[in-house]
Amino acid sequence: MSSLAERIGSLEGQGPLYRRLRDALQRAIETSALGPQDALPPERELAAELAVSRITVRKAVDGLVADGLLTRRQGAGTFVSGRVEKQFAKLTSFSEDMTARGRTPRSEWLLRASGTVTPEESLTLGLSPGAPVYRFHRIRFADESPMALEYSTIPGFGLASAEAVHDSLYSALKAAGNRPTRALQRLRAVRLDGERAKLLGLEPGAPALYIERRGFLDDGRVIEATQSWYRGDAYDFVAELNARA
Ligand code: 16G
Repeated sequence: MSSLAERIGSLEGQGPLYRRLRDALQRAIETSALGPQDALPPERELAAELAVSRITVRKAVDGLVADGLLTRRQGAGTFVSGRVEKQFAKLTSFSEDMTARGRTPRSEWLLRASGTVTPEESLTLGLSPGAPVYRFHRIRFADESPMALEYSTIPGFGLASAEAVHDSLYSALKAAGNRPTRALQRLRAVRLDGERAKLLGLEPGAPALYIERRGFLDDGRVIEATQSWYRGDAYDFVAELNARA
């Protein structure tokens, strides 16, 4: 195996050294010279091997962690994040998807409230005008990297209160006996507007996957309407296709 310095390549060029190191590390990740799940050596070793200061290493690594290309795992070190692969045909939750990949799911609340259904939602959710709903707006993180923005609306019968949802919406719905068993999903490529890009730590216009999910209970009632913006540079959706329908 070649040394890390060889895999990263030259740090020569213009601009501050930490920036050049960050660009070189990013190139190494993009060209797979550093593969998904590869661990970076500790800061001190990396600094010695590349003949730069620890502060330079830290600044370069901090930038790539913020971009989601590297992931810090507590007590274990810093790793190349790799893209998350999501099975498209499986009805799983964000928390389950991230945990299955050894990442730690986390959310930042933008809104957790009860209200009444809007005319548009009443069609999506199949509810009468004025029916109670809960609204959950969250930034979803894998470790320290923002991965998605999610706006969910749940009919009032689905949960005891808005506070019933802590880390995972699907855990709360399951505890209430209302986890969806089937869902319809529609997805398209979009560019993030300024506000959404900012919430995900990206530049305005950055690519994203916009996904609408409608989740159903066994009896056919709609239990979830969620709009998600998954960052385009971090997620691969994978589907198994069958010739016999
Ligand atoms: C996923 C679902 C979303 C669901 C959420 C629950 C997609 C595109 N969307 O992000 O509809 O509400 O998981 O996650 O997969 P939670 O149980 O971790 O809150």
